[in-house]
Amino acid sequence: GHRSAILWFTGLSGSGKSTLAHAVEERLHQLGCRTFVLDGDNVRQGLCTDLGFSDHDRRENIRRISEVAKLMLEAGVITLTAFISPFQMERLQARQLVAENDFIEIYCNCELAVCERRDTKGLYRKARLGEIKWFTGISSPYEVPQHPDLVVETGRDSLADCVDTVMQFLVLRGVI
Ligand code: GGZ
Repeated sequence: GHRSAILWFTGLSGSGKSTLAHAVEERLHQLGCRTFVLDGDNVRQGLCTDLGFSDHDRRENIRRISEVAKLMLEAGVITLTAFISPFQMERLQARQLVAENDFIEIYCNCELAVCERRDTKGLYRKARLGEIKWFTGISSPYEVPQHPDLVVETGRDSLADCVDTVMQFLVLRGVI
């Protein structure tokens, strides 16, 4: 059996949050855990389709995701969220919606230069050209977590190593 929990991945665009969340989910499935990944692909096109990337809209995006994650926690699911979630305040509010032990903030640490070099979707280039305004790390802030539960070096370590780091932490915290 397993506890339910919220694994809150935060980091820059291109830092590997969503890739890591899905890879961790796969490992959890192998252990028979019930899981769900919330990310831009399934949230920004539905629940948050009315929101853009102003500070106000990002705060509302994260607020809604926090509430959904709380519901999924109550349903007994290990919920993995993969959003930039750039502001300390909203990450704290997400944590405070649930029991302290049920919320695990995972900082995907990847230098801006590395994210920008990867530029998998060509968004950094557009941001530098001014074609996208308010782009995180370029023209919109990212507040680095001061006290995350776990830091994963997604800019340095392999995906497999990052998955192992998360899995070991889940054992340590008694989730699995
Ligand atoms: C940041 C943006 C922007 C702007 C579009 N700033 O790398 P991606 O493409 O797949 O992930 C980014 C995603 C960020 O959405 P989130 O919901 O995670 O952001 S937040 O938590 O701040 O609400 C990026 C894409 O959307 N994208 N415009 N201006 N990322």
